[in-house]
Amino acid sequence: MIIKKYVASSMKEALSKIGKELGKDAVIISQRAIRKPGIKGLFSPKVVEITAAVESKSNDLSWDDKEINSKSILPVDIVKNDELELRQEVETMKSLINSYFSTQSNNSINEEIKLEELDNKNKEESELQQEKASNSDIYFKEVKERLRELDISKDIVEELLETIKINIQVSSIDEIMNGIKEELGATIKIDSSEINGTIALVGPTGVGKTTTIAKLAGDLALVKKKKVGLITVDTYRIGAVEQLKTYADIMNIDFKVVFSLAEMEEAINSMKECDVILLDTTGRSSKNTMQVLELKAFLDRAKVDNAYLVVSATTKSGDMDIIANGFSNIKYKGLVLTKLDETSTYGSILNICRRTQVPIKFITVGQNVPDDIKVPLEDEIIKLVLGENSIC
Ligand SMILES: Nc1nc2c(ncn2[C@@H]2O[C@H](COP(=O)(O)OP(=O)(O)OP(=O)(O)O)[C@@H](O)[C@H]2O)c(=O)[nH]1
Ligand SMILES: [Mg+2]
Repeated sequence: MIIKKYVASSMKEALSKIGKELGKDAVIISQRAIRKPGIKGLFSPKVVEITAAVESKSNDLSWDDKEINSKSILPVDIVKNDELELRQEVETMKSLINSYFSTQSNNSINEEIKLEELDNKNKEESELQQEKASNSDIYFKEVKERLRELDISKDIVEELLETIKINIQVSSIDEIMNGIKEELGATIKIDSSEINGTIALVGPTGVGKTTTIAKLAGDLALVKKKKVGLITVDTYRIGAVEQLKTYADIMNIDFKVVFSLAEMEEAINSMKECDVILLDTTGRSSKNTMQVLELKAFLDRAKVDNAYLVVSATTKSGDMDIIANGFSNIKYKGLVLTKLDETSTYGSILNICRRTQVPIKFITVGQNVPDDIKVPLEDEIIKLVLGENSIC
C-alpha cells in the first residue's frame, strides 16, 4: 500500500496531483486545511493537506477534471469551514486592531493633555520668574537710589548690590536691606578697648582734633582718674596752643608744646609717669605728602603706640577716599568720626571704613567738652549709614 501526503493551494490541485501520482484507485484518508509553518504562514491563505492511499499503483489513467469535480469528498465543506474560520479570525483581528488603535489614541490624547498641562505649568513658572526678576530689578533700583542719596559712593553701592544679587534671592526691599546690613557688619567695626600709652590724633584741618583731645583728656583724667599728659605739635595755627593750654589748665593736666623732633623726645620723657599721653597735631592737607611725612617724623620720635585718623562725618564720600589715601603713610589703627551732629547723611562713614579697613574708635556728637564723645555700637553706625537712625 502506498500512503502519501499532499499539500496544495486548493482541493482541486491536490486531487489532480493524487490522481496523477496514485491513479484512479487512490482513496483519501484524511484532509484538513492548514497554514504554512512559520510567521509568514500566519499572513498567507490556508492550504489543503490531503493524505491519500492506494493498494498498489495501477496503470489506470488518473482522474480527469470531470471526475475531480465529482469527487465531493468534503472539499466544499472545508472551503466553507475555512471561510467561516477566516471570517472569525478577520473579525477577531479587526476588533484587536480597533482596540489597539483606540488604546493608542486614548493614550496619545492623555499624552497630549499631559504635555499641555506641563507646557502651561512651565509657562506659568517662567512668567512667575520673569515677574520676580523684573520686581527684584525694581527693588534693586530703588535701593540703589536710596543708598546714593545717603552719600554712599557709587562703586561701593554697586559692589554691595552685586554681592547681594549673587548671595540671596530677593523678593522685597527689606530683604535687600537686610543683606546690606550683614555686609556692612563685616565692614564697620568698633574698637572699644581702653586707651593707654601714647596716643596721637591726625587728620585734615578743622575736623575737631584738639576738641577731641580735650574731651578724651577730660574723660580719662576726671572720670577714669588716670594720669594724663598733653603734648601739642600744633604750632602753625594762631591760638592753637592757647586752646589746648586752657583745657589743660582747667583739668590740671601736664601740658607741653613741641616745636622740633628733639623737643618731642624731651616732652615724652618728661611724662614717663603718665598713664596716657595725648598728642595733638597740626591739621594737615591730605594732598600734601611732605606735610604728612613731617608729621610722621614727630610721631615716630614720640614712639606713638596708636595713631587715630580724625575725620568729620560732614566730609563728602569722594573726599573721604582722598583723606584715607593721603594719611596712609601714618599707620593709623582706628578712626575718630567727628561732627555727627552736623549732618543727616552718614554714607561717607561707610566710605572711610571701607577704604581704611580700620575700626571706629570714637564718635563725637557736639562741641561740649568732655561730654560729646562716645564709643558707638556697630548697629548704631549701620543704622546711621542706612538712614534708619539720626543724631538729634
Ligand atoms: N558740632 C560739632 N562741632 C565740633 C565737634 N568737634 C569739634 N567741633 C568744632 O569744630 C571746630 C574745630 O575744632 P578743632 O578741635 O579746633 O579742630 P582741629 O581739627 O583741631 O582743627 P585744626 O587744629 O585747625 O586742624 C571747633 O569749633 C569745634 O568746637 C563736634 O563733634 N560737633
Ligand atoms: Mg587743632
